[in-house]
Amino acid sequence: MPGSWTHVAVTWDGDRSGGIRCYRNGSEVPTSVALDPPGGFAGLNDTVPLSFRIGTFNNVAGNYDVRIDHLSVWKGVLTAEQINADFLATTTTTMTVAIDIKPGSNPNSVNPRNKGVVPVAILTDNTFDAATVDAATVRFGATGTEAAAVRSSLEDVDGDGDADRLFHFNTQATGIRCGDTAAALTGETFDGHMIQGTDSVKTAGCK
Ligand SMILES: [Ca+2]
Ligand SMILES: [Ca+2]
Ligand SMILES: [Ca+2]
Repeated sequence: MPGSWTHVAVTWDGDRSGGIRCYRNGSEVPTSVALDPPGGFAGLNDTVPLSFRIGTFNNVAGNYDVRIDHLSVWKGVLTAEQINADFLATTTTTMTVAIDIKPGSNPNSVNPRNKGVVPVAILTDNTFDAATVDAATVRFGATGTEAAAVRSSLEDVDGDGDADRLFHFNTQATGIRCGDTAAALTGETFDGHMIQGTDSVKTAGCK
């Protein structure tokens, strides 16, 4: 679909009259759908040699602005189950990002009874820009699924010159309990990649 990543697979068993199968995001679609401009990604050219094209339609180059971030070619015809498994493996890849609970503090003391907020930063580095995180998708807590952010801002929390993403979470919503030694953050980037990070905590006020 326009504007989003699509997992495209085509198999051919050598039979020119009916041996072509097309899959989009792990599900088989008719070859006529794969060729259809609203699908927007692929064309099959049933001439000699048989070829599979991405980013063209009716063999006219440049119809679509297509980016390819991964290409695999197999010797042999994958089954529908194998293609769906590959799609699921591709789309559930999670990036690990660096987070800092209570930036500037170490250890990261959290009082589970506290009625306030706990600050957590996603750090920007050479491979990850924290500004790409969709704040609405971010969760933080004992397992990384608990609290949604009550505030989010871009700040250079570690003073290294790049902008990090600072969130605040209601401590009571994090599910952090006395004795916990780590907490996790999960979320998604605006282009749909899953992210996760963990940092240590030291619970306080637990007597
Ligand atoms: Ca810290
Ligand atoms: Ca940095
Ligand atoms: Ca920074």
